[in-house]
Amino acid sequence: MDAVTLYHWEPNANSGKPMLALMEKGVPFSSHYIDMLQFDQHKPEYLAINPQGTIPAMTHNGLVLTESTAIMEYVNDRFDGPDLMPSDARDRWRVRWWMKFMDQWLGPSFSMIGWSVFVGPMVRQRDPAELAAAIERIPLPERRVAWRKAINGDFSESEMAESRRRVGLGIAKLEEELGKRPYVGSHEYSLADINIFNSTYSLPLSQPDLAGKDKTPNIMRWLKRVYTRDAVKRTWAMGKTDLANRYGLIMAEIEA
Ligand SMILES: N[C@@H](CCC(=O)N[C@@H](CS)C(=O)NCC(=O)O)C(=O)O
Repeated sequence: MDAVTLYHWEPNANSGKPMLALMEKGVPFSSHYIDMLQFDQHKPEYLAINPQGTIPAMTHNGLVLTESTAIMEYVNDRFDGPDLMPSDARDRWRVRWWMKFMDQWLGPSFSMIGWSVFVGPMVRQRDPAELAAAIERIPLPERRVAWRKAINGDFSESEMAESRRRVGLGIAKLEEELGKRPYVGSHEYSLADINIFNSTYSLPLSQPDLAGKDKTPNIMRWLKRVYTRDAVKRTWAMGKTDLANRYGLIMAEIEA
């Protein structure tokens, strides 16, 4: 009997990737919600699973897996259910191209903007001594820097400008790509859609100047296609914060 446990936060960015892959494949799993805003990911119980103190992580029959995109590939290869990688070599290349583009180049910029407008404001009113102690417990130095900047509102103007530039370019590129086929990597829904959707599902609300029904009709049609999948609805219902609660607002915007 397979035992799968997923340690995740909201269906958003990295956590949402294995959540959606497991749901699409129909793999039963124990969900272990890590409240990122309460720094659960740096507590000893979780560090025993993933010493880097980042989410998501998955265990499967004793094997510990980290890195959200690599976990999705494992889930797709290891379990029955619909294949989430296309069979054509060129399509597989395109799926992997887009996942690399998001994970390495575009995703960190979405993340910086999200941390400056959402994560920072959510935690910065807490007791400064408590926050300083929480930051001291973060194992990865680069995550310590990101938390400090988010809490103090210290992302520099030049790094924010670079993130905005990348987001603008990334949205334009995605709009162009989705003009060629119904899904990002091929004519079928794939891991590329799961990957990209987790960072772009709220674009009409978070980037109204860059995305919406007039500016990016291809992205809007794709968002609707993805949002109405059963696995997406069930995954988004697992969210506990306003991030996931925006489902209704976004659908209203897409259908308007
Ligand atoms: N490359 C890793 C990145 C994991 C990561 O940094 N996750 C973020 C959440 S999206 C995190 O754990 N942040 C918590 C923290 O920095 O304390 C992956 O794709 O799994």
